[in-house]
Amino acid sequence: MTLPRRAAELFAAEHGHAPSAVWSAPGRVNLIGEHTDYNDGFVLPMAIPHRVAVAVGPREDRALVAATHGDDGELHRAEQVVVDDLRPGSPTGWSAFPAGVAWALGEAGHPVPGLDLVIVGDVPNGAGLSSSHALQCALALAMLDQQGRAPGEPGAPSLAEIARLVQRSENDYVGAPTGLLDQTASLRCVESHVLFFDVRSGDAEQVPFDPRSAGLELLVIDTRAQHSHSESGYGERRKGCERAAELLEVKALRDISQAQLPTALEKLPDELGPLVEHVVTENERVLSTVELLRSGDYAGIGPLLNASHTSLRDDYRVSCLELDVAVEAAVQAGALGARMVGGGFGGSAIALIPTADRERVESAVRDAFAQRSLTEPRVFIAIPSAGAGRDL
Ligand code: GAF
Repeated sequence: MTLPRRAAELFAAEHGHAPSAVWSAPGRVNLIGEHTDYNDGFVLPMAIPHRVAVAVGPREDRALVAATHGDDGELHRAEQVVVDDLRPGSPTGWSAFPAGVAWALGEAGHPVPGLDLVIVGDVPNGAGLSSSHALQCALALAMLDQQGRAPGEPGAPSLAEIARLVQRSENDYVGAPTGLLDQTASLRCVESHVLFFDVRSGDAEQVPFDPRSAGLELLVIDTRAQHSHSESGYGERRKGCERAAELLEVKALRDISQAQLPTALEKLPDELGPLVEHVVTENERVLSTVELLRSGDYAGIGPLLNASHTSLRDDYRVSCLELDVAVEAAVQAGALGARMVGGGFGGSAIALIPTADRERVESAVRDAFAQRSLTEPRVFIAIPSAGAGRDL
């Protein structure tokens, strides 16, 4: 059964009537452009087939009653909240997601009524594939739907505005200082394309992405590692970038070009230089990747993926043993390029591989993990899939 159908059936079982709508939103992988989004830079994500579906229906009272279908087959109910009483900081845990999205919508002039929400998803949690943003984007769309303000309806916010609202929920309610990459990917990606997104200007271009036409595939390796310092590490990197921009007297690191890099590095303390070097070179790598994709040169992006990983590992220092093992094993077994994706400190890596080498690369990665007694990774092919939308 499809996810939206399952969400609708669980909703009916829980509430005794059918939902009025089901919306879903996908997870993502970012082809390249990591830790550039909060520096006003460039990113190049695609949506993956894994999604979160939210069945929604109105309530008579002002409560937000959310439940999610867990891996154990049970429905887990969120802490019940009243939409008029939402304040950042409470509730915590996963209950903060529906509460935070409703709060951010209210703050932006889209007050959410009392709602029943039933959530079903298959984006692996904690895998760096943006399951929490898929959830929040699907929630935002379901909640707007109940106000008659779904995308395309009069008075509805644009997808770009919804992405900012979801970012506000995440930053100010849930308390994670993330950028705009994941929400934008989940809401604005389309099938068979990567999204070339300029965070500063908001410009977005759908760039065709069909590695199969070149006999290639994009493999996702979920290392299943999640290190405890991931949140603090992310926040520290972000603060470091902001401090460097201040010292360089620019609005954001986006304003430093590759040509200005040597002079910029001379002005910075040792601990900030490598962060700036990563962001400046990563932005360049996104632009080069887009050029190669426009000319259909898929194999040409392999070295850029490798350079991105090296930069994230050695300069930005957000990789970890599991990600490095995955990348190294994939490249040694024939991948044209590989790199970690997302915030880092665990999660997933991607590898661009010849279709014919898929089995060899997959077993090389599994063997490398087994040799080091690491948990067996989960591996799948990333098919550039549709962004968020209404299913039922
Ligand atoms: C996480 C964040 F949520 C994104 O905003 C982005 O910064 C990414 O890490 C790194 O590119 O996914």
